[in-house]
Amino acid sequence: IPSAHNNSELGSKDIEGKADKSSSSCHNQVSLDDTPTLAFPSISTSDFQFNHDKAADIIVEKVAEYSNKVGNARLVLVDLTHKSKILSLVKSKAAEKKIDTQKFFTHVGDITRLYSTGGLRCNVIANAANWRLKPGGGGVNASIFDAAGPELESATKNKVKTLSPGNAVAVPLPSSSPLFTREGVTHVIHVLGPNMNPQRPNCLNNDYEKGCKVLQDAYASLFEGFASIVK
Ligand code: AR6
Repeated sequence: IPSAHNNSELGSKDIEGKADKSSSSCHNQVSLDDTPTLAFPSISTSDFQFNHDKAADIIVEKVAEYSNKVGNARLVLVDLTHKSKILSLVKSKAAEKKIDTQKFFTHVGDITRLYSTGGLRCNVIANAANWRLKPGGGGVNASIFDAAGPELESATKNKVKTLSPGNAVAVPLPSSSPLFTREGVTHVIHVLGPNMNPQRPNCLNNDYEKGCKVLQDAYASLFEGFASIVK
């Protein structure tokens, strides 16, 4: 089992310890009783073209607000590459604000392969969704629906049909989904962020007063959804 050490910043010792312990006691079976962890992508900053600096401020502000409300659980911001601008911005802003590194850190990796490839256990992952909660469309949404199999699409449909900007919905993942069996993910929380891309529905036309409010609401709704899963 690879260690998460190289890809996680802050709190990496902690992850390594957890990954080692659980892998030795559970063989190939994914243990679900580790420290509850939410992995989330940066909502709205790629396809939805939201300003990175403003988004980073909001992520750090909301993490600071919620990290104490989720008990011993951890929040992890994930992106695909070490060159990620949003990860560097968030890392430095989180350090400035002295956010507890046991409770919040950043990680480079594919959110659908955090345990199998990165050795990082996350029982809940967030998705930057579209308003119809449909698979495909590129970005992290396409990757998560692909990796989860048809189980995620039907579980999502059974729960809710559409999402409005600033909201999140937590969907329990059927245990037959490959994301559950391979990665130990029990829930996917779909989040719809503000959209600044004129080619996508509900474009806010650069209205950052509204956009920032919607992004704050989106993270609040995500972290509340996670808190209610872990409590
Ligand atoms: N693992 C981790 N992070 C990822 C992955 C991955 N597999 N794939 C992308 N990211 P985006 P948005 C990062 O565009 O801006 C979709 O088509 C990416 O680098 O997925 O909220 C939906 O259907 C970026 O940091 O989401 C919506 O229509 C972050 O995930 C629309 O895009 C979010 O990028 C939502 O746009």
